[in-house]
Amino acid sequence: MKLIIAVVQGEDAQRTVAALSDKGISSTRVSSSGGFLQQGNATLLVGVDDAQVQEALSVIHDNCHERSRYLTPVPPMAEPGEFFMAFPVEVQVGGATVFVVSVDSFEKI
Ligand code: 2BA
Repeated sequence: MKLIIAVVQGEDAQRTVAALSDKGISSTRVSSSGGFLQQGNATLLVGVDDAQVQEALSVIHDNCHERSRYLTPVPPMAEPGEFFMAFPVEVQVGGATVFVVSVDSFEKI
């Protein structure tokens, strides 16, 4: 068995969870936020048999899309009389950041 940990954008999470469910694949959505942008995203925990890993990854691939986000740099400490204009920086995010890890044991108690 494998645990798929997929960090996805909030906009894609609902559709991805529904598409996994349509294939009979259970998942858990956890609210999270990225360390770089400090913006909200979603982390999906998906436990699957080894034979279903590719199917689950295909669903994630098909439902998670790349988007542009904008990061506005924090202005440095300005000296009196200095002027700092903060321009947003464009960052490409997604589709999804996916980890597949082996599960030692799985129980429902
Ligand atoms: P964030 O950490 O908010 O990163 C958002 C996007 O900013 C990243 O998109 C990447 O394009 C860019 N970025 C991240 N760190 C950067 C840096 N040090 N310098 C320049 N640009 C940087 P993605 O790579 O698609 O990542 C989307 C989200 O997936 C991340 O949000 C984070 O929540 C998660 N993630 C990505 N790589 C990860 C990793 N190795 N471990 C754990 N989570 C990860």
